[in-house]
Amino acid sequence: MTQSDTWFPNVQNISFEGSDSRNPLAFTHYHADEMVAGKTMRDHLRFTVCYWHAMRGTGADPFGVGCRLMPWSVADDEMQAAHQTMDAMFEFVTKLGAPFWCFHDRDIAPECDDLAETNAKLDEMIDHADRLQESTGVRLLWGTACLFTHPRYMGGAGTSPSVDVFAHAAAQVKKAIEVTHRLGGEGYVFWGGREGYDTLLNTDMRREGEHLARLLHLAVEHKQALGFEGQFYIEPKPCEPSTHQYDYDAQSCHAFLLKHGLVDHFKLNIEANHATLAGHTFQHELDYAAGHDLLGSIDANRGDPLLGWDTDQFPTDLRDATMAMLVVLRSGGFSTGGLNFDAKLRRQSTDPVDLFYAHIGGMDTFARALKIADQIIQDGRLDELMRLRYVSWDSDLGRSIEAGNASMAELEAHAMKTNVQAIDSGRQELMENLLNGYF
Ligand code: XLS
Ligand code: NI
Ligand code: NI
Repeated sequence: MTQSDTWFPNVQNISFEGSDSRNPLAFTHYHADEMVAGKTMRDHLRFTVCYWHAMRGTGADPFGVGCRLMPWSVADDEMQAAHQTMDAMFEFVTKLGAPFWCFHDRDIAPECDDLAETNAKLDEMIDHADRLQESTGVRLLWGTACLFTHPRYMGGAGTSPSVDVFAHAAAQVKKAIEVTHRLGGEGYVFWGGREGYDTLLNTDMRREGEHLARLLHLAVEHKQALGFEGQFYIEPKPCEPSTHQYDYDAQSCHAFLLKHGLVDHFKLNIEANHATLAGHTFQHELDYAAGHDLLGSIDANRGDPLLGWDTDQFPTDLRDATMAMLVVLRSGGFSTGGLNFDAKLRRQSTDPVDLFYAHIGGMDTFARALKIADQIIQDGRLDELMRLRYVSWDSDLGRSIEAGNASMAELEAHAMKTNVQAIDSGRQELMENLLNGYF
């Protein structure tokens, strides 16, 4: 492994110093080689740095232009900036010690008016990424296509009213899957950018759904033709930028995948802030996905409870992260997925070193969460209370209902005999107290 020292010359490799450390550029809990529940922390958590927020974020918001010009963005031409930015990305990820990165096609190379020219520039950057992956050992968690920034996508991509735009989106997805495959990506994400609507006055919702499904079927066919074995994911989000996004939440994505015969080809990439935008908790979305064999990967961030939008903040809420890791551990852990920091610095965090503080905070939070979740499972008191709550279903009657063997007449006979009037306490407060004891 070789390492460059150009873009963050004042930061050395971040190491684990333990919980007594006062060094803000060290891990207090993330100890990559430490074993928890039979695996290293590195293998459990599979931390990933995203290109768009980490390297391309400028702090711009709907009320103001960018206010953070990172040194790697300053160059004479766009391709030079692209090369510098990618060098800075791999230097950052290597110094942080995260095993993975991820990107959109348009994050890493500029877009021109001509698609063939755009693809050639993308290929040049993919060659560069290939060399950097080789020299640093950093791997690709997933790739994706940006089908929402360019004005052509104002009405969606797969759900655009324009067939030309649909074809352009298909071409972009085709290429993005190919380059992801070339870089050995472990997955490919479909976040539905502008796949949704602003008003039903101008929207044929049924037809748009059919078109979106067609695009996904085409992607599955192309994946198979290429021999790409990475996992496809859909990333649910209920709104923003569209008023209503079709991939609303885990449950609506599940219905869509079932209806269109796609369920065997996709898992979900659950994002914390999208869960809360949908009126759910992060844990709810993860639990739904895990319970239906759809839990694939995670975009680890958080919203601000006082703001109603996708603020994409770095995850530092230990309780939230612990509930997430409980679901991940109980479902057997990640295989192709990981914890991707789809999170951006706040507008007033303007120093490149803030990127380190942000990621270190997120990694330490999830490392602690992993240890606490493991303790909760080992200890078993919460699981035991859950088991007791359903214990009547372990009876002969319960088993026969679950197996589909009990008739309405048998249930009636049972009800006549038992005349049930109440059930046992749900013990919520006791369980909340027990949970607090682990923190
Ligand atoms: C936006 C999404 C996006 C996806 C990748 O809200 O989270 O960043 O993760 O296209
Ligand atoms: Ni995301
Ligand atoms: Ni988001």
